[in-house]
Amino acid sequence: MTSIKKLLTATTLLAAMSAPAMAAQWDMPMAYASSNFHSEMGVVFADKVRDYTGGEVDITIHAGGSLFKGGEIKRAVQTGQAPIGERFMSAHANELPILGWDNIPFLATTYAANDKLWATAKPYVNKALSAQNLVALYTCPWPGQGFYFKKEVKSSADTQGIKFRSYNSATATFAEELGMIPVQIEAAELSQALATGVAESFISSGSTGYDRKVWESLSHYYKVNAWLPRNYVMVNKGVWDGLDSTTQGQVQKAADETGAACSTKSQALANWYFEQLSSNGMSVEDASPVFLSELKAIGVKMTADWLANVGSDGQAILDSYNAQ
Ligand code: PCA
Repeated sequence: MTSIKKLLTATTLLAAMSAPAMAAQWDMPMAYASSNFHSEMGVVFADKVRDYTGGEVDITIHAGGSLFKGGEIKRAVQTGQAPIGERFMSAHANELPILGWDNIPFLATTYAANDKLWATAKPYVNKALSAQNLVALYTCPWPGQGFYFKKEVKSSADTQGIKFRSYNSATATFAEELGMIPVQIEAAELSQALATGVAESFISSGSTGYDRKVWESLSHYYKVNAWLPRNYVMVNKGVWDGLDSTTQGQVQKAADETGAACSTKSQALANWYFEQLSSNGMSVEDASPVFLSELKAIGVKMTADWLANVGSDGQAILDSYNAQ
């Protein structure tokens, strides 16, 4: 080595030793609109993480599927293309059926019951995620799920042949049982799908109907409260394991606080969304008793399908939940 090179190497080493540890810069893709409460809480989470870690972990939120589309986020985090990300948990139930724990119709239809079900399912879910190189930091429920249509619907006699936007395999099954034709579409593409007639119905909360201004294409919302599905914020396991335990504790504290605040916000907004749908001209009503009883019968079948797909862990979750 020439002496000048030796000098440069020594200087670089010295600089590296005396510089403070580099802050981790994490880009965090999120799937839903930046104005949606899940995305707003993502920003709160990033702020808390920056605060609690003294800037050691610096998260930048990319909402609305702008960095990775909703359907790509989990794979991006698993493979380390993104260190952290957020996605709708049951969208992955086709590959990991346990992640459909929150789509079991009419099982846990209040926020308190949903919390209880999550506490029961969490160890099983975390085990499955860990095997996929993921660590869940927090989850947050959407408000209860009901049906959007562009006409009055009193029973399954009115739903035959309707093109239905599904968001996972469970909702596709629900649609098929109602004689509808499911097509899976991301929330980010929903307004366009409705405007072009690719879909003319879907199941969701008032939240997504509001975000996507679906009154421009649809006219009726039926409250069903079939389930309260969750989004989750996941981090790449290698990235997580690379943090020292103090930093992990600080990030987890931010996550725990954000998850709780997000759930409170979801609950606080649930009826407000319905008011927005109505003030934009939609009819917002409870589903008719006949339709509801048909949905409940389909729910029994879907629960059996879920149990058959998940196996003994699914039964253990239901037994333990029902025993509480
Ligand atoms: N909105 C999301 C998932 C559940 C919800 O309420 C959606 O429709 O994609």
